[in-house]
Amino acid sequence: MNSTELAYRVRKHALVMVNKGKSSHIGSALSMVDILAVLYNDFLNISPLNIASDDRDYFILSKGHGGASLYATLAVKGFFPVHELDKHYQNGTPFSGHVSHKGIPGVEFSTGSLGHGLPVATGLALASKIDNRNSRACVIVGDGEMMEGSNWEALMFAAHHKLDNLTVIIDRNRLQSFTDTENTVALEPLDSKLNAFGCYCLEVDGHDHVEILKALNNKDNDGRVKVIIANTIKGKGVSYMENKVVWHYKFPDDEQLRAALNEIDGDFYAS
Ligand SMILES: Cc1ncc(C[n+]2csc(CCOP(=O)(O)OP(=O)(O)O)c2C)c(N)n1
Repeated sequence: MNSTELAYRVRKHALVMVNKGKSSHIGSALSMVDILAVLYNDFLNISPLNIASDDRDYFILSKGHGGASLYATLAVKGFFPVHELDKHYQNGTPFSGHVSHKGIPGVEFSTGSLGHGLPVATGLALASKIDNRNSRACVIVGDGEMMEGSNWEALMFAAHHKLDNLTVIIDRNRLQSFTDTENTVALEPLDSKLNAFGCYCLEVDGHDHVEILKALNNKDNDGRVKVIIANTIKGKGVSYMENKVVWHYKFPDDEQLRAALNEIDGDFYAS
């Protein structure tokens, strides 16, 4: 399986999961599917065989509200059976809407309260350096989430400790819950701010698998935290959801699900 096929499968699962669970945040989940697909297919040293090894890489999804696509990625990559995804959002199961590590193989840390994943990833990267391990830490944060002060504190700390084994990917879809990030608390010029904090900053099309992988493999950060600003489209892959803030917190009904799946199949088989 290549990353394109992984992304295709994850998009389908995520849509079905939120429809069945009558849950939400599908726009947020679809926004980062291509990033997750490249990370898990081509970059991270994480597999069902090494999830307990000290030398594995660490991945944390800080924007835990988009958990459907992380659960689906892990299932398709064999961390647990795909049929378990039916439990998403069901009472009494571990598959909560916001990401949970309890009882779900492959999830490192429960998230959903924004602003925690990057500080934790920073600690993991520092521990790996102290222990002389090769583990790298990777984290996806939302762009709206970058308004949480804890992220900037973590970046300052990471720069001080020269954590070049830490990669931060910002899902820059420009929307948050209710409106555009720039209408809420402006982030721009984001790259200058990150560079001023001592990071090595790259910008990519967050749906272009070749660009994403090239940025992940870039080794020019030289003692600096790598931050990849991934320009994405919230709801990517389903035209009636794309860039529509209403799909931040909404699930497709059965008819909308059929239309979404048809569109995704069409795109995949045409490519
Ligand atoms: C500490 C905290 N405050 C508020 C929220 C409510 N909340 C959930 S998602 C969200 C917006 C996140 O936007 P962004 O980081 O841009 O992610 P996107 O869904 O657009 O990918 C907010 C404010 C939360 N989960 N945690």
